[in-house]
Amino acid sequence: MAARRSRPPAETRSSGARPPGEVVERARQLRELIEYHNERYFVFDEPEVADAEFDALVRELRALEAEHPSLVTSDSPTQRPGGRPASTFAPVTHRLPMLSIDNAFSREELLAWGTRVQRLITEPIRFVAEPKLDGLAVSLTYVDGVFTIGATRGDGVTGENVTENLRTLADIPPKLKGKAKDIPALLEVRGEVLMPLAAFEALNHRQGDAGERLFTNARNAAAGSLRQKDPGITATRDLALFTYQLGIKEGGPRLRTHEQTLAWMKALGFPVNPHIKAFDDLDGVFAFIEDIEHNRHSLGYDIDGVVAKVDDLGQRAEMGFTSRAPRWAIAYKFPPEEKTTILRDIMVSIGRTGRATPFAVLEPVFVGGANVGMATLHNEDDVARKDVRPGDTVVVRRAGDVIPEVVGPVVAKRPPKTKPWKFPKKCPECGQPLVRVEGEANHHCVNVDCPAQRVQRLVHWASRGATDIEGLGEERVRQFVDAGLLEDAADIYALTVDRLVPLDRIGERSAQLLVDAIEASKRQPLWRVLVGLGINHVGPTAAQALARAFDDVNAIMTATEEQLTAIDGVGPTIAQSIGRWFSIDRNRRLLERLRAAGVDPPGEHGQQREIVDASFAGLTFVLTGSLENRTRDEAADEIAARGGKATSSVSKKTSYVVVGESPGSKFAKAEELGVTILDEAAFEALLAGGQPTLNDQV
Ligand code: 5U1
Repeated sequence: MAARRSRPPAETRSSGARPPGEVVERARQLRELIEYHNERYFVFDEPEVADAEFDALVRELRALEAEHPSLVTSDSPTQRPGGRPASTFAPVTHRLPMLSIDNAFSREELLAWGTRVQRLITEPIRFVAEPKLDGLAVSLTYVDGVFTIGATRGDGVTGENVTENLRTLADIPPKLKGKAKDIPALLEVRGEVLMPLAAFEALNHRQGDAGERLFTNARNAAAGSLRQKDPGITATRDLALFTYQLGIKEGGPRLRTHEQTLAWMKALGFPVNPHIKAFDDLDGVFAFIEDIEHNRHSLGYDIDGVVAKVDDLGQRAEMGFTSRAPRWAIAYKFPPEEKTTILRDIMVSIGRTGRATPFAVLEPVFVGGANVGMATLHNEDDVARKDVRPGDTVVVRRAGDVIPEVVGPVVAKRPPKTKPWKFPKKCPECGQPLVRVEGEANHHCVNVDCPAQRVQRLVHWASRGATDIEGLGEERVRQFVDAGLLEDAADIYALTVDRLVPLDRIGERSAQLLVDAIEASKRQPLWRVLVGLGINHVGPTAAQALARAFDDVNAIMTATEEQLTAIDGVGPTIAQSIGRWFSIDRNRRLLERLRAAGVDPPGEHGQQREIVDASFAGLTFVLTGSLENRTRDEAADEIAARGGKATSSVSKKTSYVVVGESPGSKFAKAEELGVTILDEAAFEALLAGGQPTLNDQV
């Protein structure tokens, strides 16, 4: 695991004095690791470490920075709010936060939770236990029984509006079943979207055939499928849903228990997991956990534990919440699965920056719900510490969506005459030296023309977190590089149907789709292009900060380090890295060729509209539903051009809520708070300088 925690020795800790060299170095390493894992998570949708491990890195860096404040730089990941890239989807503020659940990892921890909750209540507690689905939490809002808004959980407070994509799921009722009088005016149902394993395997087959990237597991595939720009693609992905909880409920029958709630949700048309059971004590719950764990691979979808909940809603109300989670529920997490297999070989892969990462080639083994044939070994020290050797029987661990890991060898089964593995001296792809700089953990291939680096740079450019060229995954990139069609990102824009069709496995239609996707990528915003360039330390957060501050790439190139560090979220490390990147001739040439190909997006700074007039100064607008004559973004621009502000949540201070087709819960909120509601015509009258009359209001 790359994320090993090593505190500096006690005698080197100090508060005021300059931090010792090894502390400075550790802080630098931590920042780099955090950036790397952020990128794996946000750009590639393929995390390499579990959330808890990532959090441990951030905590360690925070602790170092607290002890040595001089280590804090404005671009440190600890100085940023959440590090989430701006989404393609509109934000949705959850009226009731979507909380997480506390975890238990053993029977003792489960029983300790039982003791804690029983202390809060005099009557005996009945529990309900249900599989913890390894999917994507969503919130579904129904206004007068009609599905109106579907959102991802996001950070629990704000999610993404993925209504149109969710509408394509057969499991989501567009309209609730039942008599009108029993249907609540407003109902929010929560659950988990997942991809059944059969659908996941079929999807990866199709992805492989089309030369697209494969998804690591069903959860990532579900997340990727739900967050498609084109709902038509989501519709092809066979996503499923189980609902397990209510959020807001205004009207409808009075419910007293969780079991009753689930039965009612089922009657309304929501799918509820069939493996849910009630128990009078936690011994029963634990037997259920063991049973589900034993049978987890025959369910047909991934689960990672069991959630135990207090059944009685009155008791729940008495127990309440901590700041993070309800007291009345606990998630028992299954331990990561481990299996033994044979280590066939240790090989090295080369990333886009030239980083050489050793990985284990394994006799395929079924572990953690997937067939595993490869596992990461991180770096030279990791291999040395574990002392795994080709031919060894090794223990392989796979937890959730994390890349499988080799835990260590079964030394008793080691064949005779094996030798410790040695890091290769030459790049397996280009034959140039692999260099490990003193004090660094990783080896690098120093040849920027290395074909492996070239492929990975191109894959990164086209990836979802960067210019998002649908259809240009790793296999296609390799094929095009091998065919001599691609060397760098600018070459992508010279691909034509005629040049692609002679290649294997590319028909006229798929060539045309790819060329269209390439053309569309020219309209990506500046921040995505900056991410795509792969400048060290410039991930989505820094790229967005830069795009907000500059007119275009050229302005960033000519900016001084001082101008760069003046930007919130850009510190000396990022500024120096940007300076270095632009100082390289080939990078500047690449930019010129990209510009000539039509890839030269303006920054948001450059796009800022002139103020047309100040007629909206001091006014706040909230936009909901789809407008006929403009997108919500365009409407927000029109508001800004008149000195007003478009915000995402309705409060008493909101001046107007502009309502389009299929409005969300903001409509109901505006009514509740008595905020003036405008339809699009009334909004247009206001834009034209008029006053909305009562007749304009809906
Ligand atoms: N099955 C199930 N999964 N799950 C996840 N129930 C459940 N409940 C949750 C979550 C986050 O939250 C409630 C306890 C609030």
